[in-house]
Amino acid sequence: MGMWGKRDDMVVHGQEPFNAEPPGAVLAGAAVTPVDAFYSRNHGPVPRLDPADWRLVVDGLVTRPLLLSLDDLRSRFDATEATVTLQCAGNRRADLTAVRAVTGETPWGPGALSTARFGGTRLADVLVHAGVAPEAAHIAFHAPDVSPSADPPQPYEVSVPRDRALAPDVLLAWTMNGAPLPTVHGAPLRVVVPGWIGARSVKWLTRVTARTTPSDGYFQATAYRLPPAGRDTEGVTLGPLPLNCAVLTPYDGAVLPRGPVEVTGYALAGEGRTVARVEVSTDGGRAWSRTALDEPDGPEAWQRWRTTLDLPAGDVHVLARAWDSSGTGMPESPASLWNPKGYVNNAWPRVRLRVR
Ligand SMILES: Nc1nc2c(c(=O)[nH]1)N[C@H]1C(S)=C(S)[C@@H](COP(=O)(O)O)O[C@H]1N2
Ligand SMILES: [Mo]
Repeated sequence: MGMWGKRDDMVVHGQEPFNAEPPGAVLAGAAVTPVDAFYSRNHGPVPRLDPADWRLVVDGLVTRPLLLSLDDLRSRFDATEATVTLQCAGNRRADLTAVRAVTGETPWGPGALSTARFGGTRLADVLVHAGVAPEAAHIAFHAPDVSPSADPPQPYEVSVPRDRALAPDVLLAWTMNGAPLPTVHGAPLRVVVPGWIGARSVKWLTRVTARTTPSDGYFQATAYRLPPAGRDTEGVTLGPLPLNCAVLTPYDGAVLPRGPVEVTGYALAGEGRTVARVEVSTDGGRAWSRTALDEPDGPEAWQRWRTTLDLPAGDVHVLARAWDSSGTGMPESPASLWNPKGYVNNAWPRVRLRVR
């Protein structure tokens, strides 16, 4: 077993902070990702919080500030569970770094995304119980892990707009795939914000604060913004994720025998939308054929797809693209999406195969 209970064959991008993604074939292997294969993204050392003296503070613009133990959360609020796919804003960055260097950011392949059954309670129930004031336009999530990569180094804190925080799909989770949340995934309690960049799903949650403005912490105010070229601190605050898809098997660069090849991958729609279809092309995007798409396990989960291609000998590039329920497709080239931090790449994935 590897670090933090992960499989030995994880692609480890860094040990401290620990950043790792599952190999494509492993991710493709199950609709709900086993915990030992679930990607992990950290900005600092993983903190070990003792669940016995851990408390959640709910404060700021609320009429009734709360101090809750895990038992309080379990006993006073309704339990709920959902299958949710988490996706890092840096997922598929490697395709952008192939266009032009992205400095200081992890070159994630298509595995900075995984799916789990998260169990806990609704954040909305806790916020309503605390009495969020009408002027509280943002809800901040605070954790104790200190990131040396932040400027200046500081604990992890981000926020989401009030409406997102009060939606019934946002969870305070203490279980993952039916077992207690593992340390590296945020034990004892994490936020799960489905359909938004993984950065908003704060692990090791210790404080929820209702405020008039977004968090002014580094990870809200500076990082996770899509800057105009050459600028670091201005730009779009990333939140909802766009439609995306990837090829998981065969691997980019694989050498294969002639004949039928099963090609598999995943697709995930943005908030409030569903994946309508996924197509593949082997002639550079002139002709496309439709793939077989799995049913999603709920509105917040990915869908796996598969197709069998009869590949001729030679160098073959397999391209994939998805369409969503609004009729929107994906952009063709990573070059058209390149940005200095390499965020939210959803260009057509491409795997280069050698068939002989
Ligand atoms: N406290 C804390 N929460 C965090 C992070 C972190 O570094 N510290 N990383 C975020 C990012 S960028 C992502 S993509 C997800 C990754 O969650 P995972 O490690 O459970 O896969 O956690 C988010 N929550
Ligand atoms: Mo992330």
